[in-house]
Amino acid sequence: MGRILFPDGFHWGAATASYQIEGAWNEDGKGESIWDRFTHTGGKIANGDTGDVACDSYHRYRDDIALLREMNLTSYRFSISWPRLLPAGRGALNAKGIDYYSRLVDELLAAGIRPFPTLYHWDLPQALEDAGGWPNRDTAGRFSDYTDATIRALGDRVDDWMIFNEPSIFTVMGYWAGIHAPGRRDQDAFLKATHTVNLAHGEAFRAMRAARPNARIGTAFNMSPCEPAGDSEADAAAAARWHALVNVWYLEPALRGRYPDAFLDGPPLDRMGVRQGDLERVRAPLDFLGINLYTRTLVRANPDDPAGLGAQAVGPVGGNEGPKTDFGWEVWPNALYDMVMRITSDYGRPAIEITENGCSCDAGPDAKGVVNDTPRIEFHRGYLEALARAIADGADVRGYHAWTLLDNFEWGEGYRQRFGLAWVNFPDTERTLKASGRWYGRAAAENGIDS
Ligand code: IFM
Repeated sequence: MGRILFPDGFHWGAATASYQIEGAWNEDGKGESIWDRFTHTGGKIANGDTGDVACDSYHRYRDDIALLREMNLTSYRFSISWPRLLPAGRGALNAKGIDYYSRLVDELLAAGIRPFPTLYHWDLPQALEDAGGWPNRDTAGRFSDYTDATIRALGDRVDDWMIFNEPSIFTVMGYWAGIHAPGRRDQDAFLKATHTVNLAHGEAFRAMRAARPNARIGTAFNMSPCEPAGDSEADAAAAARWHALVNVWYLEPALRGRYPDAFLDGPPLDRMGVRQGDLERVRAPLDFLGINLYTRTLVRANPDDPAGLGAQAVGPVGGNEGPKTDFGWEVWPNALYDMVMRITSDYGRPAIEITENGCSCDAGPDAKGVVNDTPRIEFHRGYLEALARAIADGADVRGYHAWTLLDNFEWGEGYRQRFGLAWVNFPDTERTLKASGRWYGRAAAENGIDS
């Protein structure tokens, strides 16, 4: 057994997202989001769950901060709800909405915790979806206006920002697979959405940079190292294309002004609605790259793939060699090492923040009210050990954020997957730190772990 220490100033954090924790879905002037509409439609979410109340963090954010303090954390990644600030997606800021985030930021600063907001974690104002949603390129302008207004309101106290959370997930799941809001199943809508999101990324970056020249601006990308499922050259090429679509479809436009080779016949620029000059507009020279990572992905060639990728991921999520979380995702700590090292070498050693990493584990309170979620402790220990190796091998990693602070609304799964360091008793929303939360708090206090 050895001791692994992290660099001085390393941020130990936890992450959440507005729709997953806030509740108060229609209070104080908040507008309807696509997730309000989707969950209220019925038949979309396990158990018919909704985020109407969720963890009630809109009212209980001080309890959330108390948990962060109890764990000695120095960074809190939360997201800002666009329809809470701009109920119809455009126009003047809703004073009560901005007041909520302003109080949250002030209390975090008073507790010595870095406020680390994401501007879009999937809750598009429904009014903008009614106008075409992300496939409509006008949404890019609306988004950049929203980011501009938000950084002007909070940027005197918030230095570090993320523009998007997991662009490749919300476009695929929302517009192609249809299992997330807004529930569309249309590959062309998906392709157009990806390009609008890239335009929005570039425009938001420039607006934010102009409003606050010293702000540090990144995005939280979902990433997973793509490994060929077999030994063939075809599988290796398929894995490379999958990497291009899943990992860098938003990063390459931002940093290099180009779309990577995800499709057999090249990027379908016409179907995506790419116009002259757009590949300059999508550029966003980010100050740091956020990586959300859970497991690896195995990929095999599929010459009959109607989507034009010539590839498919082989289920289950991850592979079959490692243990499984309660969600069935493979625990594969080396995925974090591989991904961080790949990004470090492909993009010239950028500053990296691990913006999400964690696992679903159903352990609940015992007779004494103690939650012994040992698999989660082992999960974080394994991934942190892999991360420390990447840092030792030259990666510039500034922080690690556990997903997630609280058990919360896990999208299509409702409340049945529990990812929290703290147990939430639904529906009274009482919070209890789990054994993993206490373990993580010690790691944060000591800036290190036992391996
Ligand atoms: O809950 C989600 C989060 O919103 C985005 N990243 C993955 C998490 C677990 O599925």
